[in-house]
Amino acid sequence: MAIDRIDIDVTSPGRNFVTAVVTTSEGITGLGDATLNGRELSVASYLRDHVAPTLIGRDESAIEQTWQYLYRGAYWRRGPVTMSAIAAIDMALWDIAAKKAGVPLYKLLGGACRTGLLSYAHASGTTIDSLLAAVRGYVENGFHAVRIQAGVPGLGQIYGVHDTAPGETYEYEPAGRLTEGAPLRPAEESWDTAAYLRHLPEVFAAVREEFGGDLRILHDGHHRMSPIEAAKLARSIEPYDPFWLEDATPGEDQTALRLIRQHSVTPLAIGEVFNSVHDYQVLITERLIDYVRSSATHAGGITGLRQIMTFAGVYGIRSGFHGPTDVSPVGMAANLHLGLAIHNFGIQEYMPHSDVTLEVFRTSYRFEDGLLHPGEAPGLGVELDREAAAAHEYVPAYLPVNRLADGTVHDW
Ligand code: KDG
Ligand code: MG
Repeated sequence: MAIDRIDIDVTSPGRNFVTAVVTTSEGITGLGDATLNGRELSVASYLRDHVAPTLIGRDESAIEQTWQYLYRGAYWRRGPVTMSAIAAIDMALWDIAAKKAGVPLYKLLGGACRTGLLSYAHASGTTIDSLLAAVRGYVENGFHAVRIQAGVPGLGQIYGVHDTAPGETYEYEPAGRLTEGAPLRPAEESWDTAAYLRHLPEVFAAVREEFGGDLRILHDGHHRMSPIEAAKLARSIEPYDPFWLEDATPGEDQTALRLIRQHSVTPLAIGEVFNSVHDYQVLITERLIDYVRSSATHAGGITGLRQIMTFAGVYGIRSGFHGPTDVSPVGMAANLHLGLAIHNFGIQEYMPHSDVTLEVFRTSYRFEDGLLHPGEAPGLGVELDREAAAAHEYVPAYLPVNRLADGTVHDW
C-alpha cells in the first residue's frame, strides 16, 4: 500500500479550517488538521505546493520516517506554518494506520490510561455578575473546570471576553470574519495592564466565593504582562487556588518564567504558540511550567506532541492541550486520543465547535460529566463531508490587534 493522493481542503463552516485528506492505493482515507488561525492559506499552499507532491507513492505506514523526512529533509524547520503542515500529514497517517487496524487511534498509541479526560470550558463576562452567570451555566452542564476571563473597568472589548445570553450555546470564536466591503485588516482593541492587575484578584475572589473550593479555576493572561507584572499577578491570585495561570508573559521569552516562579506557587501553563519540543527545553528542564499548552495541530501532529509529552513526563509536567475552535474537530480528536493514551495527562481545553462546523466534520468524541472521550470509531473518529465542506468558501478572518491607550502595539 502507498499514498495515492493528497487533497488539501479549505472550508469555512462558521470559521476557516484547512484539512489534509490523504488517500491510499487501497482507498483508505486519513484526515489531518492544518488550521493556523488567520494564516490558513499559507499552510494550504505549503502542503499543496511543497509537501503533497513529494509524498505520492511513499509507504503510508512509515509515519515516523515521513515526519523526519518533512522536518529534517526540508532544512527549514520549525515555525507554525511548517509544523502545522507536518501535523496534518502526521495525523492523517495515524488515522489511516488505526483505520487499517480497525481500532480507535488511542489503542495504537498504547491504550487508555483513564476513563475520560477532565476538560475545561471558557466562561467570560464583561462584568463579574455576567461572568458568574456564565460559570454557572458550565457548572450546571457538568464541567468541573472553567477558565474565567472578565472585562476590565474602563476598557472596552477585550479579547476572549463576551457575555453569554441565558440558554446560549457555548459558541465563541477567536477570529473576526471580515464582512464584505470592509478593509482586509484585523480589528483593534485597547489594553491597560495596571487596570487588569488591580481587577483580576477581585474576579477570582468572586468566583471562588460563589462556587466553593472544588471548582478548578483557570485564567489566560494571553502574553500581555512583563515578567514582574506576571509575578505580581500570580502572587495576587494565589489565595483563590487557581488551577493555572496561562501565557502570563510573551511565549518566546522563556526565562521570564523564572521570575514568576521566584515569587509565586501559582501553577503555570504555556505553549499554545509553540510548535516543537525544542521550544520547551528550558521550561521543562528547569521545571518552569506545570502544563504543556501545545496542540497536535500546531506542534507537528501526534508524533510531535508525543515527543513533547514524553520529555515533559520525565519532569512530572502534564498536558493541557490547546483546544479552541480554531483547532478543527480533526485536531481536537488527535488531542483526545493522545491525551487518553499518555500517563502525564493533566486537563483538556474544550471549546465546542458550532453546529454548522459539526455538520461538515462529523465527530465521535463525547462529553459526559466533565470528561471528554474520543469514542470507539476506528482511527481519529472524524468524518469530513467534503461536499458540504465545498459549499463553505474561505472567508478572510483575523485575530485582533491590541494597543495601549497611546497607540503602542501591545502583546495580546
Ligand atoms: O488562535 C488563537 C486562539 O486559539 C487562542 O487565542 C485561544 O488563547 C486561547 C486559548 O487559550 O484557547
Ligand atoms: Mg490561551
